[in-house]
Amino acid sequence: MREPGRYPQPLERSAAARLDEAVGLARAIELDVVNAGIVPLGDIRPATFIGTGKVEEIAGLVKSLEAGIVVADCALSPVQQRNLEKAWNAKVVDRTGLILEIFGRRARTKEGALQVEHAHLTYQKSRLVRSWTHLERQRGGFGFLGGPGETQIETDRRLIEERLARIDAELDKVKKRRKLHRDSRARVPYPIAALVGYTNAGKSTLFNRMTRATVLEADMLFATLDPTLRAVALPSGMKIILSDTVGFISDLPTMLVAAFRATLEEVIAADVILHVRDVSHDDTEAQSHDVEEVLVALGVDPNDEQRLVEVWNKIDRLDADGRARLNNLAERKPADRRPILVSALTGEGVETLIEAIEERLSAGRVVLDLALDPADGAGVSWLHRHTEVMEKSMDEDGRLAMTVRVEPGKVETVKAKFPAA
Ligand SMILES: Nc1nc2c(ncn2[C@@H]2O[C@H](COP(=O)(O)OP(=O)(O)OP(=O)(O)O)[C@@H](O)[C@H]2O)c(=O)[nH]1
Ligand SMILES: [Mg+2]
Repeated sequence: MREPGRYPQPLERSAAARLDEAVGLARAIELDVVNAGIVPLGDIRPATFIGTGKVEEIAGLVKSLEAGIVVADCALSPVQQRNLEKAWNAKVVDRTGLILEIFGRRARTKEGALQVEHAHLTYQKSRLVRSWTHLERQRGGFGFLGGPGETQIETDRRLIEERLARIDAELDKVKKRRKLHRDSRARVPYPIAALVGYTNAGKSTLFNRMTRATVLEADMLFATLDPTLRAVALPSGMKIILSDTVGFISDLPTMLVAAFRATLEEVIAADVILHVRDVSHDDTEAQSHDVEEVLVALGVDPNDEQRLVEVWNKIDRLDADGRARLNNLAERKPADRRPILVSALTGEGVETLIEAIEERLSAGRVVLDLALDPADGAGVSWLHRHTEVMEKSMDEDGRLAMTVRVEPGKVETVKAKFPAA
């Protein structure tokens, strides 16, 4: 079920697709889903969100199926959640609660875990504020509420704030350490290509296909949380760092996007961003829109064709007509924003994708032919650290000829340090 108008969405999804996704989310934390259904919404009831008849009907279901948890794919107020828990005698989780739970389980690094806890507490705090104003309003009206309730909430808030401050301090430390790592990596002159996309789009499968590395990949939403990085050599010899990232999802609570901003720094800093889309999915357009919104929230312009490449994945699942239609669509786009059709599963199109990445990355890079004294070991090693060495050979004059490729910003430094061949 879904509160209409709560999340502005230009591309509406079908209720059935929403339900599928919610079931997938519940399965992602190993819940055994015994029943799933769509509840048509009339007016939102402040006390229970859905109408009394539905509340009773679900109470019967919960009892007969002996369900312990009811997941509501909407945003419930704390009061609604409490009332429904009482009516159903089961734990009630809303969409944000469920996503936070998934993120909590998937966090594999200390930083990831801290960020999730931070988001969770911020979520709780916002709900305390809300129920507090709610109480105040009631007290103003009737004068019989308040007192102990308010004190309890104040205490809860203080405890949450203290814990948040400790997490902030710890996150700061972790971040400083990571910055050191990144600075040492920044000295490796490899460009970064980051995979982003809706959850389950096939990012990790594609990442594996491209790196032959093994990262957790499974038919499970949010199988990847912390970014995974691999250095790979492209066929031309160009080395890049490929980064797999957490999947995005619609209605991703804004506080979660903020919490993962640090983790997603790889994306923000990437030279090329591969937006992986499951084009076999009915909601592919809506999903793509959600991903673009998150990118904007991260400060990445989704229309920057210099950096963004759309990867249309899972084409193996389309029939001949579907493929022809997509091929047509792709070909009608201007060359610099033409999507690449692939199947991460079969490997089809992956070579073309790699070529496209290579092309993007070498555009703007400058090739220099240099001549060094063969005894200049320090010079050679400097070039290996700061440039991409394409060729090295001895020329007829007994000098060491090196062909290197550098970013435009480094051309002058290299030219000043080494004579041209
Ligand atoms: N048929 C088909 N299935 C694919 C393809 N690529 C990925 N899949 C399947 O889609 C499911 C999700 O793939 P993942 O690679 O885990 O997706 P992801 O984007 O990394 O998902 P999260 O990390 O959860 O955000 C898995 O069952 C994959 O086997 C493809 O090209 N074709
Ligand atoms: Mg993944």
